Amino acid sequence: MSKPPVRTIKMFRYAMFCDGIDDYVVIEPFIVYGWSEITIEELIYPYYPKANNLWSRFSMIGDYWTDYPSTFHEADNRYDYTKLVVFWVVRKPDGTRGFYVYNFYGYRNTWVHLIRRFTQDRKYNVWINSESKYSATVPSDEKTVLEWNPDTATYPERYKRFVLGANTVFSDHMKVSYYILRIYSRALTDDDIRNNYSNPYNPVRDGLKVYLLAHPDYVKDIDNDGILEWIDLSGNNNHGKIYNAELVELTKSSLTIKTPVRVLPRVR
Ligand SMILES: [Ca+2]
Ligand SMILES: [Ca+2]
Repeated sequence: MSKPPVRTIKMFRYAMFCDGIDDYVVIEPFIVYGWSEITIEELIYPYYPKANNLWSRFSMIGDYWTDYPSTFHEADNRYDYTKLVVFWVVRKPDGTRGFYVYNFYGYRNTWVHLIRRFTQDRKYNVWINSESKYSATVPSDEKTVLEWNPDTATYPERYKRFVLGANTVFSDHMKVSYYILRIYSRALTDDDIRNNYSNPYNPVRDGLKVYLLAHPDYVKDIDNDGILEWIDLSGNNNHGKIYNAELVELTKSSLTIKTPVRVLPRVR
């Protein structure tokens, strides 16, 4: 049998590793309320399955449990381990919770470039490795995390932080490595997304609000409070505070990771 075609994702030496037990990184205060658009770009390695918790939720802002508007990734660690889902959660006019979800289970245990994008004409998109995989139009009467005022939220702090490796109440930890996190206050164009994917060190800058890149130069205690910061390269001081997570040097064998061009299993 011939081997499946492969393509090589540009590789890198370091990653911010969250162990799925008690590690996380938090950007706080950080508020997306009032933005008309958003793009959340990540280059991550989700380890899966893991079973320490019933659920893992990570790369999150908002309150999924009480007010609802939020976005995060969720691994369902119960039963048969088939879900690793990008969530965009809204509050419907009748006060119930609504979901826009995409299952990227096929991209567990590999590096994956993941984009959540919401435009001012309310198009929501998920991109994986520079390809659009999911899109939906969110009705204007459904409240998104961009439209939920922290000051009137039930738990304001959940709308004032972005949490890596755990949820916005610092539980449901996920075993995951981060290489890049970038958050923009605008919808990147398709070309912008392709550029950032192909040129990870030369991202488009317009609207860039958070830019974390895993490298020893960018991890230091800049405010002398005894807690390391993951330095924000966007210039907006949206540094991540590092709780237990650690910058790790990737082994030589992982310097080149080959991923099949087609990695998603056929879902029946
Ligand atoms: Ca730990
Ligand atoms: Ca510090």
